Amino acid sequence: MAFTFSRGDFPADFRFGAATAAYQIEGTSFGRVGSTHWDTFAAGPGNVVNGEDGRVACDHYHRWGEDLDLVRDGNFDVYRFSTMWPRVMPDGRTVSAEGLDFYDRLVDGMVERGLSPNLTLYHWDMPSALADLGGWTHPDVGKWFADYTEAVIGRIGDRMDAVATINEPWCVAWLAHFLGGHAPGIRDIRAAARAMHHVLVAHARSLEVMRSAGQENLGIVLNFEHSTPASEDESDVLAAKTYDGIYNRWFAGAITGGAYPADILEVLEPHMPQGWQDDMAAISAPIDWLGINYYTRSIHEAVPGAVWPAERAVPGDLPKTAQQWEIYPEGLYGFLMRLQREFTGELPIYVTENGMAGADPGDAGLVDDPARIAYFDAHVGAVKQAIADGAPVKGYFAWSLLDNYEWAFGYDKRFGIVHVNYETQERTPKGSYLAFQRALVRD
Ligand code: PNW
Repeated sequence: MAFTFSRGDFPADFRFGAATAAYQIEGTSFGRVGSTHWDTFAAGPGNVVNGEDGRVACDHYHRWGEDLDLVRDGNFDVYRFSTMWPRVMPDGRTVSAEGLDFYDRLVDGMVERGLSPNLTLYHWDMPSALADLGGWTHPDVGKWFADYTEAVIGRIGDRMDAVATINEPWCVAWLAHFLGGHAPGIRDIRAAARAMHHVLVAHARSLEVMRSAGQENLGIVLNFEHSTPASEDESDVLAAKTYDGIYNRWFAGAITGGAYPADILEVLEPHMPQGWQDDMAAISAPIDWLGINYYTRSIHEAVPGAVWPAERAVPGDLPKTAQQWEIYPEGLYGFLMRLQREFTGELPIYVTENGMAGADPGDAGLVDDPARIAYFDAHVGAVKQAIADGAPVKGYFAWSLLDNYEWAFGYDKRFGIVHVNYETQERTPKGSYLAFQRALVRD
């Protein structure tokens, strides 16, 4: 099966990439790595499918050469990766030469293969030493993250094509501190409100460090989810709007306009750290590009009498991925147009993640993934349409290069365009990988 698009349908400078994240692929038992809050969270009962963690993952720590070959041979231009905080700083503060050496080799490997390195500094692997002090709720987290930024950029910044500070602040703050679904698994409005602000303060401090070091092409990666009301009922419309506010408008508004949305701020303000207003100028300091991760839409209804936000998601009737996420490419088109209109104007946008968990039942037939090919085809089509309609989209990166540790879903849900056999660590390109390889051939 082939894609209906090819490289030639896009502007000459448009770039295709494949993406991963350190904790999901490297294996924390290889090399010297401090504990992360994900190790702790995964060990807690009921947090992660089968209690699985990232100790072995895809053993990318030893197999990175082969993995970079796959990115190059798939005809991708960009490799989006992240550095692991507790590999760089096992105790959260002291730099490990061994950790930086690993990333130095890895980046040289990208350059040797002609790949453009797109670095994400934080993809969720908070060192336990810092998490134990309060992590994202601690007022000093911005300073900790700035020190970590300095260490990483000082070593590999010279070869980066682009750098993002933080991956998906909504997951870092709300999912992890209000919904309890990701590490550290807190369910508390006060912790959540603090994390919602501190994660952006950390972005700001990191950006400052990189600007003063002369680092170029800096951004942040936000996730967006299209939210639809369950009915035309006023209360359901409000439920969907509130969800959109927490998930989408909070971060986009702060980064691009220096202001939080009034409807959400009204509720979170009493729980926010004192003097938060003073941080807004730094939080909205200009960035050079915005990364957006898009997967799905969700449908929301009001839950009368429940605590704020008093809403819940209800199942919709669109085709779904193995994770029960509805497939809704129109949402990606919608966000690309809406961002430009409401938030980002002509700021370059990269789709830094998009992809699907397959319904892969076991090891047999895994590499045949027509549903994933159709998913990518529809979403890349949405990007193409948005560009035709004037949206400044400059790139599209597939999530993910490899089947990997899918957080609360453990190894059960497979997002890879390359299959990983977790017994042998053998990599096998899936149909979707071969479809990219053909569509992205350069003439
Ligand atoms: C993103 N949600 O995670 C991450 O950036 C990736 O590391 C991850 O593998 C990928 O998407 C697929 O899940 C998300 O609950 C996890 O809304 C959860 C949610 C959204 C994004």
